[in-house]
Amino acid sequence: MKTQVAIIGGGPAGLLLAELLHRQGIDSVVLEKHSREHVIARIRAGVLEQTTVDVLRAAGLGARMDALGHVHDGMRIVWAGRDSFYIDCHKHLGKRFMAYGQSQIQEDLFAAADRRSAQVLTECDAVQPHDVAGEQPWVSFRHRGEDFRLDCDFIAGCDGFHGVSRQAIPATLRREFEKAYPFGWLGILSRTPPLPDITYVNHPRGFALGSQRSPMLSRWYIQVPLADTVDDWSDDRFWAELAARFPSEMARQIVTGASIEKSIAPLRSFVAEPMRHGHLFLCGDAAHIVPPTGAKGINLAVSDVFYLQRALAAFYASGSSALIDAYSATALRRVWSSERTSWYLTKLLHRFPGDSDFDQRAQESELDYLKSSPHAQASLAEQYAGMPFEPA
Ligand code: FAS
Ligand code: PHB
Repeated sequence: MKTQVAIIGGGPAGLLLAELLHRQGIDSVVLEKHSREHVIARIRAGVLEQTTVDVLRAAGLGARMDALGHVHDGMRIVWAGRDSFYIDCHKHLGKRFMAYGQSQIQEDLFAAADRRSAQVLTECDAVQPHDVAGEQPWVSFRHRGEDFRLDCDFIAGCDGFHGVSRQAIPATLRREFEKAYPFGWLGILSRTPPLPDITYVNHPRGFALGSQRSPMLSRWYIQVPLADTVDDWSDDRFWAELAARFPSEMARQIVTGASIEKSIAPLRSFVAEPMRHGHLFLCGDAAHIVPPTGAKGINLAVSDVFYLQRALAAFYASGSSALIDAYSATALRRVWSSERTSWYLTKLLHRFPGDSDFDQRAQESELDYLKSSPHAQASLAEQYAGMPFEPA
């Protein structure tokens, strides 16, 4: 087999890259490890930055998002059981957020691929990049019991944190930065109405978050110890703990119901540099992970893909490798901005093991300051809304 760009991974990064490359007349083949159903069923991100919404609309992928998604001017933060303020990104920056689930984005991306009879091979085994720094990169894989070789000009590693692509960059050339957090997020999905605003909670008992997927599908999270498992948390126990962390008048608004999905995700900050080695480019979780406190994960995957498709389009159109050579540094500037914002919000909103009442009061004082200062709120809004894409 031969193509221009071999894409390893059919998550949001891989499928979106294939779509954007196609619109630039560039051929690709996507090699995905799991089945389409498995990829779509994963419950993950739910909040899209303005830049992500703009990229999806420009790629002709915005119709269902605009019909089913929910637009928000910002997010609400509550603490100490009483206070609250709204990070109004629209007031400060003219930007809005879209609440639209990653599962729905995956469905839209697969549908777009089907419409153009794209080469998206699912249930591929033993996918392995080769000669990424040589003159003839290629990818080997097994599909339906047969071994294949895919020759290509470039390889895009869009295979997530546990994929193979990052390892294709020699350890001697790779630098990894990591911060593991001593807690996880227990998340549930329930067919109940969400709160009006996406709401983050700082509480001495721990962090909580109320979000949404549709007017009758809400997404809730609470901070839990890393040792906890889903079996430790019945629905009743979850709803009682969630209500205990929200201010009482908000807790009264929470409509409880059966969980239709329940999972615990550990929190981690991680960045691998560089994001390019020879003909190999890393996009999305293959290169970086953020704690979901800043709702940045999928949005960073989209910004990497936006920069990479722009660089590859310039190369094929004019032979210039300037944007390709700048890809890693350009993508990493936005990655580190989101890493820092996500780390800051995680420190501000969670109760860390070993924190004292002094630490709790200091967090509440910082939240009081954010509430009282329009300058501080504008700064947080600017970081939260996501940095604009850099011009070519
Ligand atoms: P993905 O991991 O989504 O996709 C990688 C794809 O590559 C997968 O389909 C995988 O099957 C495939 N793959 C892996 N190894 C392969 C191989 N060897 N060969 C071929 N294919 C291979 N982000 C938020 O913004 N908000 C959230 O609330 C949020 N919650 C999350 C909850 C969980 C449990 C997890 C794990 C992540 C969450 N994220 C969240 C982050 C998430 O949305 C990612 O940022 C997003 O999926 C990144 O997309 P990709 O880079 O495409 O990686
Ligand atoms: C979600 O809707 O799943 C969500 C919202 C905000 C976050 C993380 C997750 O910070």
